[in-house]
Amino acid sequence: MADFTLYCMAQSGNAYKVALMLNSCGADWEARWVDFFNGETRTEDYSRDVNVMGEVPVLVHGDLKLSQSGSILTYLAGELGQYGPKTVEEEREILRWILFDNHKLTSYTGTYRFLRHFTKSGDTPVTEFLGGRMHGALAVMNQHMDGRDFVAADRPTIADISICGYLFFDDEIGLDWDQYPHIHAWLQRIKELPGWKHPYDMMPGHPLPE
Ligand SMILES: N[C@@H](CCC(=O)N[C@@H](CS)C(=O)NCC(=O)O)C(=O)O
Repeated sequence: MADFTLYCMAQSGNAYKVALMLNSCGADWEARWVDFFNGETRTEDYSRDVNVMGEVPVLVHGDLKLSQSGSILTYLAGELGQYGPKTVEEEREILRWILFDNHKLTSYTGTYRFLRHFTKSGDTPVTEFLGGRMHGALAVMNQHMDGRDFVAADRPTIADISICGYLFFDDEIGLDWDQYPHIHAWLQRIKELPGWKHPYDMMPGHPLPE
């Protein structure tokens, strides 16, 4: 049995954040595929035995069962000694960007992609709202990355790993990187991290059955 077990599926950008961290740190981990598209996260068993929040990712490490990607990344940075803060100022800056990601970027981007790409909703007032919020957050990120190599320090940290979670699904989201050149350049740097793979090559469950 591996040191870490990650409840995940290939389509999850939130699970990807944890998978990328584990892979990039060279951790001994295995995936436990979650049948998200058939409702596994909404079952009584899942909420009782895995995560009361009914979400992926969940990381099992020994007796610990952790959820919320930001909390898991913080835990892993401490455990694995990589991608964490070196000072209290960096710690605050990393937390600031992880909170921004969870609230303003990933939440809207993930839901926008889910509706348009997976449920084939087409353009609706809901997707228009979500897309507007997503583009607002991307504009903030693009401005922040102008003149910087990484998000929260002079090196990659868990803030970068969190924020990039959905951005390698750019084709499914319909992103045009000409609009966000500084994000695009930063993503090329993320791709150079050790152990980087696209989410579909990192976790099980892709492609979905027809
Ligand atoms: N803030 C959470 C978000 C997790 C999340 O939304 N996960 C999705 C999959 S990407 C999920 O399991 N959703 C189940 C649901 O909302 O019913 C995190 O960062 O871990």
